[in-house]
Amino acid sequence: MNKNISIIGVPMDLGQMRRGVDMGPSAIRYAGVVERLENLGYEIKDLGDIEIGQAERVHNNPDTNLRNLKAVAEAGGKLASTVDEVISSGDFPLIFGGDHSIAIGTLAGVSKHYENLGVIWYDAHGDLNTGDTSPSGNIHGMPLAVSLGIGHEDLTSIGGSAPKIKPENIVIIGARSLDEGERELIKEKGIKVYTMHEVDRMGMAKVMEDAITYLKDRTDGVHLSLDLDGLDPSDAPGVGTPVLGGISYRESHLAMEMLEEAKIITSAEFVEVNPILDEKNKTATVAVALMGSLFGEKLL
Ligand code: EXY
Ligand code: MN
Ligand code: MN
Ligand code: MN
Repeated sequence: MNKNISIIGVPMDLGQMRRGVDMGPSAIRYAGVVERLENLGYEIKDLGDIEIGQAERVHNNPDTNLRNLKAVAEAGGKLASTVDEVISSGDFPLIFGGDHSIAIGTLAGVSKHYENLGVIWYDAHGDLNTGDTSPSGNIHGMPLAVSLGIGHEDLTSIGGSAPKIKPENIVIIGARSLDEGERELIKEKGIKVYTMHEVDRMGMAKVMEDAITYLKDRTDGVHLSLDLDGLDPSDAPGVGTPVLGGISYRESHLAMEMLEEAKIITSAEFVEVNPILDEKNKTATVAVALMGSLFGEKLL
């Protein structure tokens, strides 16, 4: 694993309507991420936070069904170039959200450096909606579709017009709340999904073994997009769209430990930490503990 990590905070809450997730980056820093990774021998550069523009916070944009499109797209462009520069400098980009709409910018920046970027989407949701299929108009439910080149042009054109990733290079883990349009897209594109049914039936070790083997053969880098709502709300309560019956804290550590052993992760983001909805910064603390495992912390 690259021993040089550059941290980027993205205090974004415009991809959804719950206040508080813009404080996710501070909560994660407050939970001691820099010391934790320095103790593992990493050199950490904290690049601070991407500036988020003012937004009208409209309740809905009648013609696009995309809330706060302009401000979300602007932030995505800034994040894409910052991530691009981090990778060009030779560092590992570690991004803290903010809601999951930030992944549009992350993937736009990371994908410039890979022919076949793999993506592990660790999430209760598919985030595969468009303005036409979204039940909410919240852009945090759309970033994976956007990165496939599907959705509003102001978003799919961030960091260049071509699709950033390919359907066959995606693995979704933890899904348990998929809208009709997302199910159709998954079937149409043949996207690999381990829902909670597979996690329960196969066990996390087998899911990760299969996912790692699947991605190792076909990608030249793998981005981990970890949405804290992928975990069960009892372990990660501070998220804006909690869904019961999620991945446990220990299963998540196992997943991170197996990714570290496989040495396939080349960039990562941890999103949807909302300290306002949390209990004593528990969810940010969980996120930092999982980063410890992702970067090589051992129990013995
Ligand atoms: N699928 C629902 C929607 O599109 O509104 C809920 C999306 C939640 C998205 C969070 C970030 O994972
Ligand atoms: Mn350095
Ligand atoms: Mn998500
Ligand atoms: Mn989610």
